[in-house]
Amino acid sequence: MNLENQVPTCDFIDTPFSCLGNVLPFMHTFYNAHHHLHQGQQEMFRGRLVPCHEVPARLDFVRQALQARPLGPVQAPEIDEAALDKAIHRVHTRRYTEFLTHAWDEWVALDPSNAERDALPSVWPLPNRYGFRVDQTPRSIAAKLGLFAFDSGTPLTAGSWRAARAGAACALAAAQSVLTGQRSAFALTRPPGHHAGPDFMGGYCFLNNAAIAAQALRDGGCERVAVLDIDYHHGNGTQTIFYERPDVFTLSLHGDPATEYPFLLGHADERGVGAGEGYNWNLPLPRGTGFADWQAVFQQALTAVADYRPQAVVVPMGLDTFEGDPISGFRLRSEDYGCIGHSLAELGLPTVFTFEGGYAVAEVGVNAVNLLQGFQEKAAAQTVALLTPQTPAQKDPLHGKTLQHILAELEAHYGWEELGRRIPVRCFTHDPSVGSSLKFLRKTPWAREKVEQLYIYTEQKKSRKQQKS
Ligand code: SP5
Ligand code: ZN
Repeated sequence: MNLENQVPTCDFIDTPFSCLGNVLPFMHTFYNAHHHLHQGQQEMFRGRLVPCHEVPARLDFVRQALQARPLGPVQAPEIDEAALDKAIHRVHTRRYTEFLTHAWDEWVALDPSNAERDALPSVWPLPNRYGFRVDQTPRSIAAKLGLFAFDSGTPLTAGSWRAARAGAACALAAAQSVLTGQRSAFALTRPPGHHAGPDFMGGYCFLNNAAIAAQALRDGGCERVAVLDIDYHHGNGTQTIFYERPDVFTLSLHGDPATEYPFLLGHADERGVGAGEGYNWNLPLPRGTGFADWQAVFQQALTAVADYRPQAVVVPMGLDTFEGDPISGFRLRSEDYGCIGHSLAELGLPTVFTFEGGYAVAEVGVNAVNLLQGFQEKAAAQTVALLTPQTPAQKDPLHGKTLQHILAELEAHYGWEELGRRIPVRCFTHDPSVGSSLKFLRKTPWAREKVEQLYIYTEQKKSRKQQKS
């Protein structure tokens, strides 16, 4: 499977797509156009400040790869501030977001020359131990950084809060998209999120995008949601947020915390507590693990997800499992990611992807889109199977009709305006002359397929209605 060279013949990216997502397997991507506002300079590593691994170019490469191989519309999230605020505070505390809101200004107020430097913590309270006061919020920003951050590798900059908030909006929009019937959606954003907990930042993360999406899915009516984290690092923030709850099943495949970041959480015996007991699964793997071993464990996780019977799945998608990743230790290759996407689609569930780690900057875009395309190809095959009639009498669902006839019938049924909403609009001119529209369709086989699918879908719906009455 050479995923890199497959370029769909499609030139209508960035257009509003139809409401038929449950039938047509487009992947809606919600892109954080403000991600550049977060740009750390240095992170602490073994006693030295080293250049940040989590850089803006990571996202730019994914965006480029998605442009080369479009999987559906790429759009900005349309979320109003009040709704965003509400969604964020379903998983994060007010005390923590208050801190994030003012942290940069306080950092600069501490010393005006701090404006040139990222904020990093240098003192920690050892939470829950020896009576360090974590119940009160200290006034000093130096102390606050230590209270709300669990590492010194996560620089907070002038634009971090705005970038993280805009990213949470992408996660929320992605969740809403699958709630309204899309097969899948992708929150393309940085900074990442899966290390951020209810009231802490760390691991390059500030707001937990995957948790925000999972909670939004719950609040939107899904009774059970599974979060399957495939980043190289344990999703400690997500685990902590849902640890006592049975309604969100958290699973994470990651480098063994005995030797790998974040070290202090992510062991196999952390299974959840209280009502949440049994609803957290950690699958640590040794440094050096290759795809065959990784995939065997991944299949176990998929089986566990399927057995849970969730109504939606969230996949915190880290590409730092890649053999070329500079800070991680697994050995996955670019072509393996297509298989992962394929397996995820086999769950047959509405799926939200959030972009997490992946620091081999030049390859992260190809790897991410390989995974997403693998998912899409399987999802498309499922759709076709769904729409393919099973009895010989129905073998030709188009009844030998030409595209021209089909379009005419669809137009009669929906009217042109509604039809334009249900099919990617630029497949057509809005000229109600079928002839001129057909010209365009012939040039875009992908769009032609959509018209045929819509036709089959409409016919099936009609005949179901007839059967009922
Ligand atoms: C979202 C995510 O993947 N976060 C990972 C955070 C990892 N932070 C610690 C990284 C340690 C950096 N090691 C540098 C080694 C250079 N040779
Ligand atoms: Zn990671």
